Amino acid sequence: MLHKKLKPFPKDFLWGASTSAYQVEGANLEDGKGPSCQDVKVIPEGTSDLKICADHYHHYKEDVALMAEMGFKSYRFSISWSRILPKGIGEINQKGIDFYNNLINECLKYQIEPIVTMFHFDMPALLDKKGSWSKRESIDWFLEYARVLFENFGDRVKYWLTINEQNMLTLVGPTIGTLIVPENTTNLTKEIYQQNHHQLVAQAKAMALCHEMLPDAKIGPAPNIGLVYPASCKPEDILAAQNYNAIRNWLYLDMAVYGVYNNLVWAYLEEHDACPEFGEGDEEALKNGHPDFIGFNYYTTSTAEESDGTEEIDPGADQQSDRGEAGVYKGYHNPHLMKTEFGWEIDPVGFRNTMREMYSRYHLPMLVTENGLGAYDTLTDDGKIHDPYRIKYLQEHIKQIQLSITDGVEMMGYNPWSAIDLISTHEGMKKRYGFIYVDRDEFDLKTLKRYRKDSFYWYKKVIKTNGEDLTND
Ligand code: BGP
Repeated sequence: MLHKKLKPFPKDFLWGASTSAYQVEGANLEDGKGPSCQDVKVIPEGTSDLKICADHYHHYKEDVALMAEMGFKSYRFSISWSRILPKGIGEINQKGIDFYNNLINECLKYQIEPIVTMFHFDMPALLDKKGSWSKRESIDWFLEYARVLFENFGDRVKYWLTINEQNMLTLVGPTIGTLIVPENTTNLTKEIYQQNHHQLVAQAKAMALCHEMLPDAKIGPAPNIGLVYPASCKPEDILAAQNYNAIRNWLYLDMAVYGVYNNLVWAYLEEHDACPEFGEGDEEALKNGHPDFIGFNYYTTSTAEESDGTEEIDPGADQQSDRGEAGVYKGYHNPHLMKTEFGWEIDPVGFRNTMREMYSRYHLPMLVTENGLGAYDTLTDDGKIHDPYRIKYLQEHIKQIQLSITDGVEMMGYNPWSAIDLISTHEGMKKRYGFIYVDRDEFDLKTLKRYRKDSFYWYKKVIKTNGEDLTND
């Protein structure tokens, strides 16, 4: 649809950016923090460990001041479960509570709304030892943790996100370093979807608990949603795209919003003898979840063609890989899209396609919790980082948000990845996303000094004009 006149961004639009605890904080075993699965995983070769990261734990004041200088209205960060509860359950680490109190207060000092992700890929290592999400008790563990968060931070945090990219935990857990598979597992698909089920129930119960304890707060999920296109108008390709859309995207949102399993996913699970077992009260709990909004991460779309029955899932696949699954769909390289230096397709129009589709399915306000470009950046001798490629990527995506708003989609905010350089899920420090450059390399910690990238100044102007001026002069 071509619009002659674009609607403006809402006045209270939450312009900001995102990070996650294990990728940005460092201080990974400091001040009483227990190890998380990220601290004990095998670090991919050639990439940094997660001990120091951007050292946000010690630099948070300076970092939040830089965010304030950009004019941020929101900062989306995650709380590290094992910083709050070093063993995952039981004893609370007061120093962990203090750190997040300080971070939240620092944001509020500048009228920056904290948007808190409760769980971002960092299961406490001691809970992993107990069986992690494969255990039904994981639902209670998560609720205990949720209660501690709501009790300690709920007086100031108005926006909560439950589980970051649960769909990626399920689809590409090993790449992210999160999947625990119990010995004696005979049907891996069943095991993975049973873990997924526990997460879904935990999420629904946490949303209900949030509404009970904090009636003024808003809570929602934060999956990675990117529409799946059919490779052609061949009817079999449409079926393949529907299959992958259901498995990758709609399972998570149908469940969060309506509390039911998507029928295509259920059929897929039946086919693999992998239907999760429902515990007592699960059905009711899932129906009682009710998010107030949908948070979602968008990087790109996928494309699917009819499966020829031979596709094997690549064990090294990541969040945006074009893979495939025998009998379900075959991954297809979309010839209309360029790729980033790290091989992810770039599809700004697909962002609008995705937002339109999501809104017509769920009719809930939507908050972009991630979007961004991972690239190699260079610090010049005079302390500059010229990143026009990032500005272009963000410009094009923000334009599509405005088009979606004009399409009638309710958008609450935009929090691209990432506020500051941090460690990627599996590609190290060299894959940078931030507006703020951190002076360190993959293995050399250098000065850890912060520098403003060109995109920093550009985003500042975007926020100041509430998205009216996206130019880069
Ligand atoms: C999302 C995750 C983030 C983040 C981002 C970029 O999937 O929620 O944690 O890292 O993608 O991905 P990567 O770090 O793999 O480049």
